[in-house]
This record gives sequence, structure tokens and C-alpha cells, in this order.
Amino acid sequence: MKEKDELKKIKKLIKTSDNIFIMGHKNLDLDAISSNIGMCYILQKLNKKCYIIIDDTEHEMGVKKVLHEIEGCYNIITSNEIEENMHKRNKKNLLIILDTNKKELVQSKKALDLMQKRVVLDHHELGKTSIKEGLILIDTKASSACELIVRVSDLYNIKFTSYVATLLLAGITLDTNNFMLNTHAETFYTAYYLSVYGASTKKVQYLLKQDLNSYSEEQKLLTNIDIVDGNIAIAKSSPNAIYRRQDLARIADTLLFFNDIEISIVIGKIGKEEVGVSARSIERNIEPLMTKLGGGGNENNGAATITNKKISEIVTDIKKLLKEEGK
Ligand SMILES: [Mn+2]
Repeated sequence: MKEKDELKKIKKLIKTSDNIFIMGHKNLDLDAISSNIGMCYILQKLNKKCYIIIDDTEHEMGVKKVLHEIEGCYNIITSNEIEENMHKRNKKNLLIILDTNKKELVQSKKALDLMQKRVVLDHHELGKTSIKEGLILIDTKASSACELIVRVSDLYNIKFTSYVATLLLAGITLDTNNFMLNTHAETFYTAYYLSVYGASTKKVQYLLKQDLNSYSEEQKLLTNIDIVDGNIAIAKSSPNAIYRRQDLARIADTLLFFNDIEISIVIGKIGKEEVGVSARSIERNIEPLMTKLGGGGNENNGAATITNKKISEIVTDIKKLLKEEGK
């Protein structure tokens, strides 16, 4: 995105709106929730009526901690409460979508139906199901939605409290896997900036703490790995266990911590008929492979969902595709 100019357009849209609704992707993670809160913090400073829409009924541990800590500080509503909080004149309402740009992934489809004046601010690649109406600002080079929120705060010269700075740093830490992936000079600069405003790495570590049971499940998956060409790790779950997509992604992240591994591919069931594939790469572009599997992603991250195929068949497919790509 042509940074400054594009961001200025957000400023204009915010200026002409009174009631502003923010939402992230389904299955909130720390980048989504923290960017939502960071945005809401900025808007409150600008004296806007601001609402965070959350329809998720279950939350992962870090998100649960944050939601508990911020109770009462921000207006958190569900889809059912949008209409009663909207301005009578629809052009005074604004919807800000963070950390996703896909229609099917947003917290509230209803919000999309109700509001056409929209901003999408995201760091994921666009796809077939991306939201098209509105001001769409995508920077796939950015580490996280939280990094983009810091850029927005810069437009208004708004300084974060140490708590909000900590949340934003947690989002960046999560999405970069501890500053290993998608990390650029600006990411470090943003982390530095947040530290200056009192972001606590100790607190970030607390928010990112993992559940021991899910860790044990991950360990099981890590015992069944094929190594291809010496640097590609393919981990397969047993056909009986069902994982959450974000757990597969985390295992893929973990595999990159091991010697020589440059690409990690994790395959596990995420539903009765659905198999999820999560891939990570340090060096090479993983996107073509994920696209061939019917999914998508960017250079370092990718995912696909495959239905009605056995895990062993998918492994064979992937190995064949890797061979064709000459990797
Ligand atoms: Mn993110």
C-alpha cells in the first residue's frame, strides 16, 4: 500500500463517522484481539463511539486473559447488538475489519450486510472471497495487524498506555513467531516504539503461555514426521485425533525451530471429513504449493483444507507436488 496516502484516507473516513464498529477474524487470536483493542483505544481518544464485535463463544487462552482484563473498558458487543448501536444515518456508521480480508472469516457477517462504509486493514494476501467494497488497505509485508495499528496511531500522534502497547507487542510476537517470520526493520522499530511506551515482554510471555494439554497433543504430532530433501518436514496426525486449525499452524511454527528445517508442513484432521494443512517456510515461497492443494497463503505462511481424502493420500500428493516444483 502507498502507505501515508492510503492511511490518510482512513483518517478522512473516521472523521466523517460517529459510530464505529470494529471486528477481526473468527477464532480470535492475540493479533486480532489486540489490533481491535488498539484501534478502539485510538477511536476513544478521538471521542468516537466505538464498538468491538465478538461473536466467538470460545476463546483461546491468551484471548480469554485479555478479554477478562479489559472487561468494562471497551464496548464489546455481539452481532445481535449492532443495530441498536448504529447511528440513524447510515453514512455516520463505519465498519473497520482487522486481521482478515475474507468475507467468510469475519466475526460478523451481519455487520458486513449492515454497513457498506468500510475499512479493511490487514496483512494477509487477497483472495477470491476478499471483501471488495470499501477502503481496502493490505500490506502483506507487515508482520501483523498490530503493526498496522501502530501506523494508524502515528497519524494522530496518539501514544498508547503501557497496557495497550503490551497487547500490540503480543500480537506482533505471535504473528512473527518471536520475531522470526515476516519480520522487517519496521517490525523491530515498532517493537522498539511499543517498548518505549512501556510494553512489557514479561507480560507478553504470560499472554502467550500455552495450555499443557494442547502441548502434549502437539508433541504426539511431532513424533510422526517425514523429512523430504533434508529440509522439508512433513508432520502427520493419526486419523483419529481432531485438531484445531490454529494448533496445526503452531506446530508448523515449532518445526521451523529445528536444525536444517526450512519448510514445515503439518497435516491433521480438523473435522470429520476435513483435513487441514498448515505450512510455514523460512526461505522459499510456500504459496504455489498451497494453491495447488486448493488453499492459499503468502511466501512464509500457507494453509489448505481438503475434504474426503485420507491423510496418507494427501502426504503422497504433497510429496509429488514438491518433486514437480523441484524443491
Ligand atoms: Mn494477524
